[in-house]
Amino acid sequence: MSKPPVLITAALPYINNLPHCGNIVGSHLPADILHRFYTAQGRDSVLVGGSDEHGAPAMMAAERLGIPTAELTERLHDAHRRIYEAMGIGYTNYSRTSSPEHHRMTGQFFDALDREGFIHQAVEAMYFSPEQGHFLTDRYVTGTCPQADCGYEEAYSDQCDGCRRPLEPGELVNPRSTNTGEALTVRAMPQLYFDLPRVRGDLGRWIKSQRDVWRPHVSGEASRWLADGLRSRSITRDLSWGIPVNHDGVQDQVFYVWFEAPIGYLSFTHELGSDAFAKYWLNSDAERIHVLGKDNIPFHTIFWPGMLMAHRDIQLPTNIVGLNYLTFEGQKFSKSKNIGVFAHHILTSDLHPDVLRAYLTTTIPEARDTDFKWSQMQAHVNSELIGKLGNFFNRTLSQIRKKFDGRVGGELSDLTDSDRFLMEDIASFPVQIGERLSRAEFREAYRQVMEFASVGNVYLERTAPWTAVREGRTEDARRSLNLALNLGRSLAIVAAPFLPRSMQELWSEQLNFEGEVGAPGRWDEASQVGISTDHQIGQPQRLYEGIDDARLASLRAEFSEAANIEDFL
Ligand code: B3M
Ligand code: ZN
Repeated sequence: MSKPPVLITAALPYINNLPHCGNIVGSHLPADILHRFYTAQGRDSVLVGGSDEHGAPAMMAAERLGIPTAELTERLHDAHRRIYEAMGIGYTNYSRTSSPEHHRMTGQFFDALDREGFIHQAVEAMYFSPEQGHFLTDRYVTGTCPQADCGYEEAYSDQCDGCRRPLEPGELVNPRSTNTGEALTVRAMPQLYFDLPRVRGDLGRWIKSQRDVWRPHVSGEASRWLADGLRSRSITRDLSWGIPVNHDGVQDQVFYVWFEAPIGYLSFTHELGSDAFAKYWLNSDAERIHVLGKDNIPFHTIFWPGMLMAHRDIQLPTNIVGLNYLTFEGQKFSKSKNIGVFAHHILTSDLHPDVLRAYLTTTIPEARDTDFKWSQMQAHVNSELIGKLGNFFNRTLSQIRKKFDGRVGGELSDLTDSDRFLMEDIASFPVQIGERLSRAEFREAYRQVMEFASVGNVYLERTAPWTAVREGRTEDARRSLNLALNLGRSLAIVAAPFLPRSMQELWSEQLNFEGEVGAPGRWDEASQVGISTDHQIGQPQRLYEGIDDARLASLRAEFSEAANIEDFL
C-alpha cells in the first residue's frame, strides 16, 4: 500500500517586521524538518506557507515608516522569503495572502459558509476615536484584558498577549489608541459574524478525539477555550487594507485577518495545482499537519477547525503541532530592545546555516518554553555537532583515504560481535529516529542522530582500524572502515532533515554518492548495509568551523541587532 500524502504548513508570519530565531524555531524550522523527513520516507510531502500581509500589523508598520502598505509588504515578503531560503527551509510554495488565488479562495470559502447559514449580520459596539473621527480595530486598540484571571494592561483588542485569549471588539477595559494613547469610545457598527457556537458539539468531540495526537498543552489550551464558551466571531473589519467583503451592509469592509489568513493554507496548496488541492485537502487519507507558535494555538484548535467544519467539504488537520516560546538568555525576545538573535543576519553572515539550525533544533520549545543561550550554542557546536558528528565523518573518511586509497568495498565476512552490533544499530537507529519525527519529537530525534554518531565513534575506537593496518591485519581494518562508511551513509541520511545543506555537500562531494541525500526512499535505505564493491569516496573535508570564545563574541554581536526595516525597503 502506498503511503498517504502529507501536507505540512508553517504559521504565516505577519510581515510588519523581520523574523527572529524564536519565529524560526516556532514554526519554519520544525515544519521543514518534518517535510524533509517525510520526503525521504517516500511520502508525497509538500511544505506550504507564506506571508500574512493584511490587517493592522502591516498597516501600522507602514504608517510608522510613512510608506504605502503595499510597498512595505512587497519588500518584506521578499526579505522573509530570502531569509527562510538562507536558513535552508525548503518551502514547496512560500506565497502571500495578497495573491489573487488567496483572494479568490477567501471569497469562495466565505460564500460556502454563507450558503450553509453560518454568517449573520449584527450591529455591535466597535472602538471609535472621537479625535480622528473613525473606527479603530485590532492592534490599533490597546486596553486591559477583561478576563478576571488575567487583567493584562497591554492587551490588543483582538487578542491578549497576557493570557492569549482571543477577544471580540468592545471587550477591552479602558480601550485606548495604540498609536496616540487617546481614550476610545464605543459606537455601534454593522459587522458580519461567523456562527461558531453552531459547531460547538462537533468541535468538542473532535478536540477530545485529538488528545492522543496533540501535545498536552495544545489539548489543554483548546479545552480551556471551549470551556470559556464559544461566541459568534466578527469576521469583518473597517480597514482600508485587506480582502474586500463585498456583502450587503458591509460593503466597505475587509475580512478580519484571522478569518482569511488560515484560508491561506488552502490557497497556497491550490497554487500548486487543483490536483494538489484535492490530494491534500479533500482526501481523507492524507495527513495535514499545522506547525505553529504558542499564541496561535487558539486560532488553530478552535476557529480554523470550526470554519472547516462549517464548510463541510474540506478535511480537518490531522495534527496541530503547537509549540511554546523561545526566550533569549532568560529574557523575552524584543525587536525594539535588541534582545535576541535576529535571523536576517544569516543573509550576510559567514555562519553556516546548519550550525544555527543544529543548535536551534535543540531549543525547539516542544513541551515548555526554552531558552537560547550563546554559551550553549558554543558547547553544542563544539562538542556535539563537531565533536561527535563531524569527527566521525572526518575520522572515517580520512582513514579510508589514507589507508585504502578511498576504497573499502567488498565482502563482509568473519564478522565480530562489534561488527554485528553495529549492523544492528544501522538497522534500528533510522527506524527509531523516524518514529520520533512521526510524533513531532524533534529534539529527541536529533539527540538520537548525535547518539548514532557516537555509536560510530565508539565502534572506530573499539576496532581501531589504524592499529589493525599497522599490525598487518588489513582485512580487519577494511571491514571495520567499510562498516563505518555504511554507518556514515545512514547517518548522513537521518541527519539531513536537520542539516540539509552540509549533509548534501558531504553526500555528493565527500561520500561521493549520487543524487540527493534526502531523495524519496532514502530513509529506508538508511537501515541497510551495502555500499557497492567499487565505491570510491571523495576528499574528506571539515564540515563545520568550531566556535572559540572570540568567534562566539563576534557571532553574538553580529546576530543581536534587530533588523532596521528601512534597510529592506
Ligand atoms: N500571522 C500570527 C503570527 O505571525 C499570524 C499567524 C497566522 S497563521 C494562519 O504569529
Ligand atoms: Zn488576558
